[in-house]
Amino acid sequence: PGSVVTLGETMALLTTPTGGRLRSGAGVPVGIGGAESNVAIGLARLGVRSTWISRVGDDAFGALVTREIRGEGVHVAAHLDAEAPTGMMVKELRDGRPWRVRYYRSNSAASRLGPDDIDPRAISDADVLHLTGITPALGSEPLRAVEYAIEIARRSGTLVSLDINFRATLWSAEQAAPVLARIAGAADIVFAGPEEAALLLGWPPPTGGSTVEHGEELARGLIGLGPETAVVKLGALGAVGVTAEGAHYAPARSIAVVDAVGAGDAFVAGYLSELVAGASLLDCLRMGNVLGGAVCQQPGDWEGLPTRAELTHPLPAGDVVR
Ligand code: KDG
Repeated sequence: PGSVVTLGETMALLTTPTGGRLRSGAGVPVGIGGAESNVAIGLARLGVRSTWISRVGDDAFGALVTREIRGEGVHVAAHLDAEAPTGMMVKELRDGRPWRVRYYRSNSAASRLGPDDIDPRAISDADVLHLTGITPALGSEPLRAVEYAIEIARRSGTLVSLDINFRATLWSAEQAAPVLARIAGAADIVFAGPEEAALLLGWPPPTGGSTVEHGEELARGLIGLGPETAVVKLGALGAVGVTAEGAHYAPARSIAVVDAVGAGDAFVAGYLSELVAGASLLDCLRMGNVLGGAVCQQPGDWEGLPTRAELTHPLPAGDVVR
């Protein structure tokens, strides 16, 4: 059935409840969030074997993060760091929707993630290695970890998947573009939003929403960097995938968006779940859209990821607000 290994930082995620304000001392539920573990959880819920490699602090948040991810059926390979804390992220809601996200992650345990944290067998045994552009933004050691992981994957015939996930709060566009373009060149599949694709290509950022045609143009541009497949995620419009053989477009179902954070990760989980099952590019895109939509219909970055059983009974579309 295939397996996926991923590596990256997962943080304790504090979400201010609707109506409450953090500055006034509102009580906050503590969950977890991290792009790569979101993908790993999405895959595990669909019955795909997934492994998450990381580093967490030897603290309560580290215990929460590892227990939660393990509890979702993901194999956790996370070293405990006695000298650095688990990172934290605060998500403030307004009217029940995400309004502002703030990181408290500099010098976190996962910012010290390095090649030594990686068991090469975890990568060589997997069908797909999934990476994101967040990890290289965390520091020079995490960047080395990403490069080392790619090297092992290359040697063992493991497919390399990269979601650009540019985070402007972690590094500048000028810093990120050359690094991410280089990693994209070493990957087999690259996922990007229109702005991210434009950033890598040095093209002007899209103004307003991107069209399907523009998405295809951007995906073709990304192919030029080296990957065999490029997927441009178009949100409510769906996604475009391009290979040397041609372009495919899969439209998304209209749904009411409650919380779009994590939709990109869900899309990747859906896509990869079909990829490891040997599905066509179009079917991979379709499943990506299904998962991306499902996660938007529930609050939380990953909580709305469906199981196989839930896939056959999707939530009704609801009142379409987008
Ligand atoms: O893609 C969703 C992520 O943004 C979130 O879960 C946290 O990994 C995260 C990050 O670094 O932004």
